[in-house]
Amino acid sequence: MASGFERFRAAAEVLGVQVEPVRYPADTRTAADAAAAVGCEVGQIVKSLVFATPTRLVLALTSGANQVDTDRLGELVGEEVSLADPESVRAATGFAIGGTPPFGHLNPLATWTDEDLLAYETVWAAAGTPDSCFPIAPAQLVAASGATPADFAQRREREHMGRWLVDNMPRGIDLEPPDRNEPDREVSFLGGD
Ligand code: 5CA
Repeated sequence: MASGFERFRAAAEVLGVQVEPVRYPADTRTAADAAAAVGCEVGQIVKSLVFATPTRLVLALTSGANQVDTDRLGELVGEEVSLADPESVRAATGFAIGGTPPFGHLNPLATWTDEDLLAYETVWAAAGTPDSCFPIAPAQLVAASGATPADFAQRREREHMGRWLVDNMPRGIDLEPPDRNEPDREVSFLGGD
């Protein structure tokens, strides 16, 4: 059987997407590996992550700088999601984990893409093997994968802001406005006349 590299190239051609995959002497299995091999920011690496719901598999194209917030992704998908097992990924896409490309799969999956990827001029995704990547403009990535751009990344800032609010909420403040019609209470002094 042709290598993942050749199969991805052929699949991209069938889809009419022009790609120029590059093979690297070093591993590009993880986003950090890929960024080091390509010489780009880790955020520019497209992680093609397959998730399983109780009824189907879906794809989340995620910036290498981000982790998926599975609650948020689940809301978008409309079902609970969890990372798919390696056998399911291979069966659905035709590619192994670490080399799974963002499109050109055996069975096209419903796909969402991390909005953070759209901020870059060029992003890099796996080209079918754990030692290859190809560059693509985010708009082309969205078109080729039929992805819906969305915000499903875990946000450190969001977590920090949540913590900050909890830590800094005013406590013990009477939020009821004073009743201005109430006559001033008389102050009496013990022991007075
Ligand atoms: N070639 C790189 C950069 S393009 C790449 O494919 N990165 S990746 O993020 O899309 O693929 C690696 C990811 O596969 C890991 O982030 C992890 O989420 C997932 N993964 C690794 N091992 C397993 C496993 N046993 N089961 C399910 N998912 C796994």
